[in-house]
Amino acid sequence: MSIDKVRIVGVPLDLGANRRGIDMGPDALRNDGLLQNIMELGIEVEDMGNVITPPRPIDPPENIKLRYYREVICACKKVRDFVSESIDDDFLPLVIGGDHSISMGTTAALSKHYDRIGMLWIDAHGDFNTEETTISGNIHGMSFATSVGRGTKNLVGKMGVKTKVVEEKCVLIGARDLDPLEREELKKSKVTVLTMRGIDEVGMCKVMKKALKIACEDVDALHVSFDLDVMDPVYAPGVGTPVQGGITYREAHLAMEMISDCNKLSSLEMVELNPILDKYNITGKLAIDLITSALGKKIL
Ligand code: 4U7
Ligand code: MN
Ligand code: MN
Ligand code: MN
Repeated sequence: MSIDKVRIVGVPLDLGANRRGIDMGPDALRNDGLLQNIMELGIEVEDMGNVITPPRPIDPPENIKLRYYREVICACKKVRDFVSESIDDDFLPLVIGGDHSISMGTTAALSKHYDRIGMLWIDAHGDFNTEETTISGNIHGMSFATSVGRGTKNLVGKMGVKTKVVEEKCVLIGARDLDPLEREELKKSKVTVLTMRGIDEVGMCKVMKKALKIACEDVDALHVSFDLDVMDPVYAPGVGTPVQGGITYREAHLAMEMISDCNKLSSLEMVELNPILDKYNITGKLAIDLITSALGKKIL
């Protein structure tokens, strides 16, 4: 199944994170030539524009363990609807963020269309906190857990769809910054965690082979959620929460090239670009290169 139609859904949301700037990510990617680069692959591309996100409330968040959850849920419902419409119209949804909480909307839409979803969560962090374990209260640190149905009723089920993301078909790749309780929850879970140490030891090729075997076999859709902070800050300074010791430019490309080769990709998210911190737009340009690799761009 080669990808021939892609629809872009922009989500200028930063209420799930604690830093301003990631709300400008989608437009920065457009300015850096996202559409042209996809078109050059011979893919039909449509841009649905940005979903309308609620303004940042003046009052401090009412629930500090779940900051701005009403607003985040409201934005995610719009993501769900845009993504769902894209799938109905036979387009591969490309969701550009925005903070990582937007995955709750994307995975809800996928769950309306598919029965067994595998997922690659490529991230320096686990995003496996819940309202009970979180230290920060920021919802972008809970979106993986929520997408597999973990957490309190304040988030889980709020998209009105039972998740079809199968926990044992999920792989976290590139992790190097887990909170203590989050770490315990991940260890107890059925998620396969392939940490930076694993990548150092055996290399990205072996890591991706293992990840794709888990997430692509015996599923009817593969969702890839790419948080740009998985990159080493040398290659991607313009992210919400940079963490030292990340993957290189080539490791990230190899991962995307292997994802493309597996012919199972159903949807792609590229999140947490912070244009304010993005010197010379290098992170934005990297994000576009990675997207085109995942969509089938070949060196030869
Ligand atoms: B991102 C954190 F405490 N774990 O929960 C939290 F370190 O989407 C970070 O991966 C979450 O960028 C990072 O706030 C969320 C923190
Ligand atoms: Mn992250
Ligand atoms: Mn993340
Ligand atoms: Mn981040």
